[in-house]
Amino acid sequence: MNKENQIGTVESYLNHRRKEKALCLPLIDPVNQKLDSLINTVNELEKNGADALLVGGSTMVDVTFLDDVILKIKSISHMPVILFPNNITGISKNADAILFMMLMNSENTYYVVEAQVLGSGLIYKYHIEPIPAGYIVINAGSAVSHIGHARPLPNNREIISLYSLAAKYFGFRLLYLEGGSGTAEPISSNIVEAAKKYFNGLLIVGGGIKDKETAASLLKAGADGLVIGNLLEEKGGTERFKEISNLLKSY
Ligand code: 1GP
Repeated sequence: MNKENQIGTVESYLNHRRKEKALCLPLIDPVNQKLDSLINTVNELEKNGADALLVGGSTMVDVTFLDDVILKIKSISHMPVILFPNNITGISKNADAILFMMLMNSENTYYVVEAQVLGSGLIYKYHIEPIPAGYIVINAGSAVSHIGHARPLPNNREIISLYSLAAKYFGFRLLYLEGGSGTAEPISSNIVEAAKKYFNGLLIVGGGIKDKETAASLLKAGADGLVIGNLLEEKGGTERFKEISNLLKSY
């Protein structure tokens, strides 16, 4: 990154990949990981079409372990590691990039801007590439909505359209629509379509995506990439991940 705030290497890579296919972004939550089994998980993800790894989780506070997890990943894989921070404890010097996110619908200014201010010095010091991003937690009832004091959105187009316009006007280059990890109700295609209409950066969707039918409806609605977390830890998850990953190649 230079003083003109040019787009960095990882973001350029994501944009380039997006021209070829929709992005496959598995999420590794260090809270659910053991270092021993990580090698196998990461190898499988890389073999099965992951474009980059997101690392983070709503309740993640062990920075030392986060550092170890990322070091381990970097020792066996060339995939970019992008931090998906829950707080300043979600920053690791070993990562390539960070979703420098504003939790746009938080009622707590800490998650809108204060954590970001506190974290900025570390990002600068360790030369972690910031990817300016808006983050909207759509549903209530998940860990992220609780921790982030998020105010859920109505399931109609009007409000998400306004958030998406605001994200564009702020200059965010990525917008992440979050259903909540493990949710039984992934974000509706209605919401994704409306966001796509008003936001022209990378539109990323996550939360409860566990089968190719759900993935297809989000991709048809305009998602540029999907984040998949919980599925990776389920029995039979690798197979379904592969199906979704294959589907992403045709969007
Ligand atoms: C969580 O959107 C991600 O932030 C992934 O959700 O764990 O439900 O796949 P899942």
